[in-house]
Amino acid sequence: MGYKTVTQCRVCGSPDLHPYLDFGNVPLANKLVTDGSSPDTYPLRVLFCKYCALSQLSIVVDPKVLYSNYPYHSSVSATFKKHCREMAVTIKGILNGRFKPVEVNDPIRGDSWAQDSIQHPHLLDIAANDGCLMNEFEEEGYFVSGVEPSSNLCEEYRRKRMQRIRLGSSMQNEFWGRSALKTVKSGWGIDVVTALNVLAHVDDVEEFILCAKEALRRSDELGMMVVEVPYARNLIEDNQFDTIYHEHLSYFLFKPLQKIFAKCGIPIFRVEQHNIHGGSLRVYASEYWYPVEDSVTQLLAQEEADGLHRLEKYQVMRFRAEKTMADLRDLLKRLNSEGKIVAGYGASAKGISLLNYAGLDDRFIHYIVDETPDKQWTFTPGSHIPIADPDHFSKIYPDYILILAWNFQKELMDKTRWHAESGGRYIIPIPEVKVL
Ligand code: JHZ
Ligand code: ZN
Repeated sequence: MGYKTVTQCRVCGSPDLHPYLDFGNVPLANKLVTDGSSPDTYPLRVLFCKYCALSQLSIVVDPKVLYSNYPYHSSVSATFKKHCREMAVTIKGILNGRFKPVEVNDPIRGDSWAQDSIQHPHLLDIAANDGCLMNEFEEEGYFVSGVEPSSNLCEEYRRKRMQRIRLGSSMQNEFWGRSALKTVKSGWGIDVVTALNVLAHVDDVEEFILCAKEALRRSDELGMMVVEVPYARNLIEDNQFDTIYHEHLSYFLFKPLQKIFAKCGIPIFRVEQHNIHGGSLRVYASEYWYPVEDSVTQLLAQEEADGLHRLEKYQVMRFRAEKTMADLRDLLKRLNSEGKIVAGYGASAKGISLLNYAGLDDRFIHYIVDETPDKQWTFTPGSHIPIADPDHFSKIYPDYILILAWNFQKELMDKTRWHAESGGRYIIPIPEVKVL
């Protein structure tokens, strides 16, 4: 079977979970197909916990099936790289704000001097993917290490590291947990643990956070954990139903996030909202004395005031999603009957999910391009659309480009200016179907 059923909320333990969306049985979005076989399908249902407001899937697919070999490479997006770089600068600023000058004995000069800032904090990135974040942090002067369960991504990181002569950094090929922690603790002390776009993928979130907390160096009382998750507010308010797929076990509001970090004894002291991936929350947590900022209480109050902690807010989501899927189907059927060529840009997991949920296949979308070599020359699971490299645009010229990675709309449109300049049109599917 390869999955287990969820019987209680993974944040607060309540068994009182209410279903509000059901996509039926669908394939795993990132299991790209290389032959004509039909992929396995799994139920996809979302449940809401009335006590802590966590939305979560009704099943957990075996993580080894999902991640041992993973085609998604974070470094493909320049927008994401820039985002990671900004994060490196911000975190250094926070660490230095708390840093107490220390006397350093200099054996060469024979005297001692006061170090007044942290020049080279030590970073551990969990679910480091292809090392995108590690590389950006390294450029900012951090010492970096990572843990990543996908063997293909670790291999790629190691290959590129040799080319860049970054011999100080390392990436462990493991799921994050006690065993990976043991290795981390045997190395240098860690000042910052980052975990981007991974907490939503984790079943035992408590154990995940506790292990991260233990990885932090204790001696200087500076260590912090910085986590990013797609924000469930955007899922609800911006109709991002295509971000619901088997990898995303949880859809976090700030309320459940704050609850689980507090339970683990590493409270959140700052929360920020970022535009990345359609809208994300970034939280900073530490067991040491970082004053809790107003952003924490303000965001909690705002969620409450906006009704995000109540089930009623979620029950209408289905109707809006169905309308978007119907609009997309109608548009693509019309274009098909007019003989137009439609190509997708970005074989994102969400794009693949959208096509499956809307029942759209290779009759309506001729091909999808993606710059990720691991995705090229495969087919989307279920809808069976070929994935090619961007050169394909010049081989089969599209009348319409469907932006399947709508979170990177600007980057993808900038890369295909020739299309707009020659009268080509774009389709943006989310939050509502738009033709530009
Ligand atoms: P993208 C990912 O989901 C993965 P996906 C993951 N499941 C997660 O949690 C969320 O993000 C938050 C390609 N592309 O990022 C690369 C180009 O070819 O929207 C990707 O295949 N050229 C862990 O898969 C895809 O598009 C480009 O210039 O839904 C984008 O996928 C750019 C910008 C992207 O995420
Ligand atoms: Zn709960």
